[in-house]
Amino acid sequence: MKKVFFISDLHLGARYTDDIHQAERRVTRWLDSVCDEMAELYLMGDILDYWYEYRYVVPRGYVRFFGKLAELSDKGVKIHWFIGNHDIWIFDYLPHELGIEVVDGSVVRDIMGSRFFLAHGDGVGRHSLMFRFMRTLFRNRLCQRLYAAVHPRWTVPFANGWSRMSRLSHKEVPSVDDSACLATRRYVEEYSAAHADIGYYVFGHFHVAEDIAMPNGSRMVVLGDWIKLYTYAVFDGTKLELRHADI
Ligand SMILES: [Mn+2]
Repeated sequence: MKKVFFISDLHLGARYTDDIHQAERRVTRWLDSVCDEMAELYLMGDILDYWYEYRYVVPRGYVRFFGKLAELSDKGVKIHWFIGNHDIWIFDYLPHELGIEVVDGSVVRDIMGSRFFLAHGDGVGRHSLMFRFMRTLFRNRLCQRLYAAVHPRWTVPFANGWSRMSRLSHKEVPSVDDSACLATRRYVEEYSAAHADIGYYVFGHFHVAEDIAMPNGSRMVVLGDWIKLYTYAVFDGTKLELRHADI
């Protein structure tokens, strides 16, 4: 029986990674090791540390990773890519080249007979005005056009610098008790009380790997990351398991 895999926060290409090719190879090795049992792959956001598709050109890098996704896709694996807060600007190039579905926001979906609530995790629950403003700004077509009109020699270093700063400003060891993750847990507790049909809530974003039981019996799985944790989740139709990739 084939399985469905979930992975998030690879942050490929991040300038704070010691060796970006080694990080990329680790992911492709893992994909090789599980591809025979893979029916579907859910990439739950922040897969690339920064990505902006222009109409006629795309950023350099990620060759091995994209090649592997194309290979999987050609073999019939269904690939779903939820955009995170780093890889927001996927337009039509990656879906077209890799045959993937791109998802923005949260969705409820039936997977192998069970109902899942899926989201990257940054937009779930209540948020500050500033956060909502930025989120709207990043998705605004006019703002995207203006941004795209600036030469990448300026925008790429700016974006990489921003990402690096935001990483450095985070705590050394993220925890499920950090305020953002805690707020999402509270949200899921409330939501699940009113939606008994949903068995699983899957998120990335928080850089912690955790399988949390909700009071109504459903489970909230936070996928971890591939910066320090190297974790993923796999669903076989009966149980969702959080695992460590020994690779
Ligand atoms: Mn994120």
